[in-house]
Amino acid sequence: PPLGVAVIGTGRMGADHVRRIDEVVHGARVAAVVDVDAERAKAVAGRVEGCAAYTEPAAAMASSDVDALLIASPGPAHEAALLQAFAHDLPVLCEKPLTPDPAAALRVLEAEQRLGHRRVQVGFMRRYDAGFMRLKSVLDAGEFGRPLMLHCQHRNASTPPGFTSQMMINDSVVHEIDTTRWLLDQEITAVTVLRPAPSTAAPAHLSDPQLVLFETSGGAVVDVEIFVNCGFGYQVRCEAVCESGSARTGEEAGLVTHSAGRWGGTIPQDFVPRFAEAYDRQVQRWVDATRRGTVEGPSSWDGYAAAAVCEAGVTAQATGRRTTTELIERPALYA
Ligand code: NAD
Ligand code: ISE
Repeated sequence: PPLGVAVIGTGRMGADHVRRIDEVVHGARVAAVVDVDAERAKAVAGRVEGCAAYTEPAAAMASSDVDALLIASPGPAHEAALLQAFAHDLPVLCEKPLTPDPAAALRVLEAEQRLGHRRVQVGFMRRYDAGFMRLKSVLDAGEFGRPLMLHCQHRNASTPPGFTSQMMINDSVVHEIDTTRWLLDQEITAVTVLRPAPSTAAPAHLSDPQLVLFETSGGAVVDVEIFVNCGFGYQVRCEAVCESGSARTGEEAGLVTHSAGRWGGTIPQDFVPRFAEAYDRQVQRWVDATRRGTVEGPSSWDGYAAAAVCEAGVTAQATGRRTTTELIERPALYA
């Protein structure tokens, strides 16, 4: 039988994951949706045959139709849902961030260790993007020698109301934090944030753009341009500079047009089209692993490490100082 998934949080990402499981992914069905907004839950459930709507995650977890959870509520709600999921011993795909801060992530790590087995995959979907996967293969093969630097660009067209400078680290750069740890297989040991005079197009309270620098345990240096009100579209790029070559992903690869003495193409406006295939692959692989009774992909440890680097990043942003990161020793469950 297909895996019965409850999707918790039916906003932008949650509703898209419901559609994905319903229409794209094999071997799973949306058995339930949960949202504190009852109307929204009902509306999303109404689009899927046999899907129940709840306002409490606990109610969905208690249903015999539910075998696994996809958590797509806002970051601050993740810890409570994860701890409840462990109490029911349910597999979880949890949207990033695992939790907004490392203290909460440590509580999740401890609870999963008490359970004695991994249950969580964190939604760092870039690990499932075809271009990032090729970049990872090139680096792992050592084709161009040791990676010395990563140059990253992360641009959003605009930010929703209430988006803060801290969210530029916790919600946006958190992806480069995971990408760096995964691509280089190293930990991030220090963060520095430089802030140019803000763009006049950015909301008044937002110091946008920023340049975020990571130092890693293997001696690499990573720069991340985070520009969340660039106005013209959504761009995520990464270039690895190695000893004898470089490799870059994220160039616009779509249709190129030539007309009236110009050439051009289009830029996606946000992450939904840019990473559509990555989200599909991420959820399919999670479903496949779950049905086999295994857990793969970014773990709670990766979620914790990212949260710890984010905390250092927010301090570096506020103080203007190079800030070192502190990680606990990696528990055996995540070896
Ligand atoms: P959103 O605000 O559009 O939707 C969140 C939904 O959760 C809302 O419908 C809200 O009513 C509901 N909600 C709030 N508290 C809840 C609770 N305690 N239990 C159940 N439902 C609750 O947010 P979004 O943009 O869809 O983001 C959701 C998650 O996805 C966040 O963790 C975010 O960081 C992540 N996200 C990931 C990507 C990515 O590229 N991987 C992109 C955007 C967002
Ligand atoms: C958003 O939450 C995401 O996860 C997107 O991938 C990222 O590009 C964006 O900046 C975040 O706000």
